[in-house]
Amino acid sequence: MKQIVFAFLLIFSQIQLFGQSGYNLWTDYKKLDANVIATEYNFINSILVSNTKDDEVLNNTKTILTQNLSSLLGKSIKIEKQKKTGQITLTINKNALNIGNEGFTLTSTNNALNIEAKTSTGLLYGAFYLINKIHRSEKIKNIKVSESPKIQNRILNHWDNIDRTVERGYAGFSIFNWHELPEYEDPRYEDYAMANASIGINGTVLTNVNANAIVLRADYLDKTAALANIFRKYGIKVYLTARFSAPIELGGLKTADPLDPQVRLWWKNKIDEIYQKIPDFGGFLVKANSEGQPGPQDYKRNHADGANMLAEPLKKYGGIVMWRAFVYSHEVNEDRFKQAYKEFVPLDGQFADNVLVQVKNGPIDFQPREPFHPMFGAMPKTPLMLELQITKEYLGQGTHLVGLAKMYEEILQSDTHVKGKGTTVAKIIDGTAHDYKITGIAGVANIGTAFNSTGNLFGQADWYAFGKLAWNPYLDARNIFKEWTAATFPNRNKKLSDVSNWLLEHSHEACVSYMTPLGLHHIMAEGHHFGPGPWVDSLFRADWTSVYYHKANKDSIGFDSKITGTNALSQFHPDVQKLYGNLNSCPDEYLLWFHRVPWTHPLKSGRNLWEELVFRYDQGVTKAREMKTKWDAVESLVEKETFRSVRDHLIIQQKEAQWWRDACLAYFQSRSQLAFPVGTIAPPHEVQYYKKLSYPYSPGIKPKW
Ligand code: BDP
Repeated sequence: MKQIVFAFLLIFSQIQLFGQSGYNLWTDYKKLDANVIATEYNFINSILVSNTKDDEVLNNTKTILTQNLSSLLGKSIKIEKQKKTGQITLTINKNALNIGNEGFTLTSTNNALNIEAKTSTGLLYGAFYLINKIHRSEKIKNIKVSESPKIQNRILNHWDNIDRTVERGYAGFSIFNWHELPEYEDPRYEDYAMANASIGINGTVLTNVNANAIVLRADYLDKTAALANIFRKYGIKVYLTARFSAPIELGGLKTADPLDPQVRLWWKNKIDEIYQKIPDFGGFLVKANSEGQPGPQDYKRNHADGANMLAEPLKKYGGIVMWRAFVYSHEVNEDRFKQAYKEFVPLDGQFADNVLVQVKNGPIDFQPREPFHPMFGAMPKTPLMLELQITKEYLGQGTHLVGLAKMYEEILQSDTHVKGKGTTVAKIIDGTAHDYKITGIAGVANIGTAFNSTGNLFGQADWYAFGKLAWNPYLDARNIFKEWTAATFPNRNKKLSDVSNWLLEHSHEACVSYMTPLGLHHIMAEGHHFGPGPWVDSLFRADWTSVYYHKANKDSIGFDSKITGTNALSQFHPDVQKLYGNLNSCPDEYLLWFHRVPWTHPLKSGRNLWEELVFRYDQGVTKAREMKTKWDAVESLVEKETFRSVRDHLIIQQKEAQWWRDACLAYFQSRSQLAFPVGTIAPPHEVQYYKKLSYPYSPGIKPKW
């Protein structure tokens, strides 16, 4: 008898655990606790669709609502034709006030709930809003919510190649199986679309920015069309990357000069062909004249010439061009920080009105921490999109847990000052600062064939955060973490939730501390970018190396971006220049981005620079250890496999935090020649030892350029 009771208790406790495999991401809409249902959701009996013409999105919305509410509430919720009590009413009202085209209003009483929108896509988002709220066991009675996305184009960028390798992807292969499309439609496509729609993402670029012209070939367009057909009912448009030299490679032309009439005709015909197959095709993302990619400069034309050539034929279909500002080339003899601004800002006003210029968050390249890109605020007549990286190329790749929402928030809240204090990057990209008619944000996806899509479970939180901030760039990272935690560990155990939120909240700062504290940047290993490499020197060109960026010698360390150095600082608004340009006012976080600082210079903490560097690296390692300890304490609350996988990744993270700390400090000490501060521990080996530890390989394949 005792054994039976024990077995029962065991089964019962397992049910209370976080029991999902991770496949369903934050949309694992399983039945809620009976008490929760009884107090808040019992009134829901059916759905009424009032006064509304059916379309693909609406039909899908009905399915999403009935299926998931039935599952969450443990009873059958059907569509009814007659008005009854306990209904969720969906209404399309083209004249609805105070909402945008994709927005919705949700109003409820004690026993009825109404979702109103201008379009079926608005209803889709309203439906997900409701389902997600219920899934997180939040209050839905007597509420009134009005929501519209603040950014129009909320787009994932897949750096996926058609052979299914993923550039800088650490979660397996590409989920898009080009070989089997269009005939075989993997059910995962639909699951992917649903996850995206549930957080408001409305576009996806299917292919790598280092583009292959083949995706524009007729048979590949059929494959893209098959995906578009699946994604459409989730309000998601597909986009492709356009290889600038496609007219030569596919069309057999002698040139890809954007002003050549034959080239223009080739693109026009290609675009017509695309829209015949995919009437709502979103448009192109283009990487041109960067890292060996072809582009208009090959023909002495500029970026606007290239972008406008594509924009013109796209326009009549409502398509857009997202032209990347990540221009980085060894042929151009310009400091890398300054290159994009110099090439693009003079072209302000010359781009067609369906072109957006897509700018990475910082001036170098997705470093653990960068100041905002000086182009934000500098192109009032050209809509600028923000490009964030969700995949963790420079942040420990698939192994480290780093809650990126904190980093995204920091960037979005950075003050460009261009229209006075408070002109944040968020205000630039949502169009309010310069009245952009078209707005966008892109996130480089971290999604692959891994069972849970992101490999490291907590990578799901970064995808989630991107979607939420794309919808509303003013959200607080902490609230996003809380939402994700509640949706991912729906047993609502306080201890587990606190740990999950703590990990997400503190991990970015920890990672910056053990990798690149005090504004150090670009000190990673060469090529695959995994692990430390502050010693990397003299490759093709100085500014591809670590040594160029930190310039550590016996006296000082750091990069002088002031007038006495590269003068990159001059690209910012004068108020920002004042803040960053003064050694005393420059926040410690960005110090070595802008200043060369003597090792003995005293900092705000009372420690000198060398002592502070050691302190920060140590702090990073301590935090990484604390992360593991915190997670260990929730073992009994998490399903075994999930627990183990997160724990093992934290073990790697802790080990690698130590590796970063020891390798960087051994190296910097070999420059400064200063003794380790009392109470700190010198790395156990000479720098030569750490040099040899460099990884020969990392999973996110190296680009071919
Ligand atoms: C860098 C990556 C490289 C990408 C490039 C880009 O190392 O693989 O192709 O950015 O954004 O971060 O185009």
